[in-house]
Amino acid sequence: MGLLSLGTPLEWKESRKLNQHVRESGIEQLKNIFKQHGARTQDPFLWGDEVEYMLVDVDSKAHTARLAIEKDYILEDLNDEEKALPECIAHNVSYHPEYGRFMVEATPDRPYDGNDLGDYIYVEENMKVRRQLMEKQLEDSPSIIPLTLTTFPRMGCGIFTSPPSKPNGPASQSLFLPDEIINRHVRFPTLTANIRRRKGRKVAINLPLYPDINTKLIDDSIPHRDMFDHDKEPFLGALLPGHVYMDSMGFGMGSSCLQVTMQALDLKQSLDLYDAMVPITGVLLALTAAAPIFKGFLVNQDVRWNVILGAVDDRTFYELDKEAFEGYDKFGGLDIDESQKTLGDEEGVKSLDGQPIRRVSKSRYDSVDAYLGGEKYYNELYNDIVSPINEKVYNQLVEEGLAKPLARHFAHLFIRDPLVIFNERINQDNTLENDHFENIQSTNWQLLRFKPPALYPRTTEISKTPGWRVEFRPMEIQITDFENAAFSVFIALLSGAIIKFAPNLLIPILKVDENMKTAHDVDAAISSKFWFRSNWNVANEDYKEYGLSWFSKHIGNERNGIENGNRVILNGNGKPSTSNASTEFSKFSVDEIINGNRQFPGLLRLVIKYVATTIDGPTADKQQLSRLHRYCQLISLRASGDIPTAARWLRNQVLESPVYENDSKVSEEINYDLIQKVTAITRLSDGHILNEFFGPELASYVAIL
Ligand code: GSH
Repeated sequence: MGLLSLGTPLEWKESRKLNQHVRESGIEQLKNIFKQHGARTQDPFLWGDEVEYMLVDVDSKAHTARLAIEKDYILEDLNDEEKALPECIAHNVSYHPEYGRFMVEATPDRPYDGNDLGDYIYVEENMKVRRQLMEKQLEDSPSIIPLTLTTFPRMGCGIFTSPPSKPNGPASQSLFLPDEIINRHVRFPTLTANIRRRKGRKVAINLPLYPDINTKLIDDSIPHRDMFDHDKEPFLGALLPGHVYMDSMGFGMGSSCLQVTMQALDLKQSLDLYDAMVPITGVLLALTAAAPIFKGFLVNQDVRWNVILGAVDDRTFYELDKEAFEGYDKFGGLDIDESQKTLGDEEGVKSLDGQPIRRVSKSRYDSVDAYLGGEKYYNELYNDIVSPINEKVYNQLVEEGLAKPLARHFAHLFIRDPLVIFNERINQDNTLENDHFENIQSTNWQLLRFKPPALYPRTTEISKTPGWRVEFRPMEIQITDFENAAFSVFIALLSGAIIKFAPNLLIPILKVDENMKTAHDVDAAISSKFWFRSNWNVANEDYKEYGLSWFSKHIGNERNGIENGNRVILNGNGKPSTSNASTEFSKFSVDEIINGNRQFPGLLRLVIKYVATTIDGPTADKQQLSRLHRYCQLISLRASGDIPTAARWLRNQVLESPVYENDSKVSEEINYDLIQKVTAITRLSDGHILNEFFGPELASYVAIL
């Protein structure tokens, strides 16, 4: 989350009149971006990570753990020049607002150098300092701990905030979440309310309950309330039987993730990188799975993705091609003349500003709709899903000289309405500002975000400003800095490796979408199979020596016990493939995709070869290599199932709790114990729990870091 505009946000009925103005100006701004930056090249390989934290208030007397919603002033202090900002800058860290009032996002202040091994190793230190500086701001409230949990287990369940608050806020109208959990900045309650107003009803998210022996397959937490217009919706069809029902943006955007952004050499390279990263998104979501509990229930899935997808889904009944609830308008809050409402699909329903209203297959937060058409791997047959585009935008961009797949990408983003327009920012200089473009761009939350540079005044030295970037967004946040550093470093190195070795990883988008569904499965990382390319167009032979054992050779005297007994190393490249070698795409386990099989080397070997041949390699500092080795080991062991994903570990804590009643419910007591254990893992303070979480070898390594 970047800078926030200040000003007066418009309520939906006012803002919708400006939708077309924002889109038209946004496209002018985008065209100017291409004019200003289209030809820039030789940008350095820089990258950065974003970590989202939750502030949790742990009361060891009352045995409760709740989300702290009145400590958000620390964010202001951390950005205040008179207060903590100079120290933050000195430590190269930067703090940003996120959707939840209990959330803080932190990033490095300046990006890392992707060609410097030292910078990869420094990431974890930087992440540690981020926690420390936050904790320093919270010195007066020692019960409050910044944790990196993907979801707060009891969010939306009775009293779950500190101080207590009740769900009766007008912005979300949620039956479960108070508006006090929403960031105070007006953008966020306005986003929440405008999604509801556009949709014409509240969002509805239904997750399958985890079926245990005493589980009543019914969400019994839904109150019969009569306060707001939308209170009856669960009983009108919004609630699915056998599911946990959630009705507000906060259930999704109150989740935390780990994002990594890479800067490419130039526009051309950024398109190749984007395309090549698309197929690995589902695999990395499964591998980082960390969300088995929602609204106090164990659910029958492991990740947050479809929850956020539903939580910001502003599509109307019509756009979703669904029957409207009784008494509801299928066009929701769209600005449509009454006479249009009776038109059939063929006749083309239009809003007052001429925008066609149609079926829209994906939410604003969803997978990607298409490849961008990079030169190296693109094949138009892989863009095999029908996704609507804004024709006018498409034609304008093609006329401007953009290649068709790229024009199509932006034209798809521009089917969306802007959700928050600030009164003071309606008229912009389209040659100098890009807020209208960013308004549409930043409320299209896809698996990857293709990030063009910003517009700058002519006097700016363009080469020093951020260039063409790709943001990798699927990963769930991990509990420790060690894991978050490992996954961030892995993605950045993998990007470097992909650019250098050019493996062909592309699969059709339909299969990418199927992988995203699969990634939700319980234990998908070890039990499910993912579509992947059978032939990566690289010779296995060339990667043979770059298994984990490459590190042992170059680290020298470090103890390598784990590798001797590690089946990944023994089998690795030689492992028979589980798929039929003759087909272009097949389904593989995460283990194969990461650790390799006889058909392809696995993503880890690409990374290790990249380190060995590009960044310092064998001459690198042994301690640094040793740390990198452990990052790779963590990823390898998670993929092979030798150690649990965060989701599996969290699920087990509930299932094995002495007070769990086999009813899928996560009581306040279970939640408290869980948060205590998560805190112990975060602080690397309990050897027994660390053993369980990381396995003995990695546990002893991380504990002495
Ligand atoms: N926490 C989210 C996740 O788990 O995937 C990702 C963060 C996110 O998308 N945040 C929203 C946003 O608009 C906040 S409403 N961020 C700004 C941006 O993505 O540019």
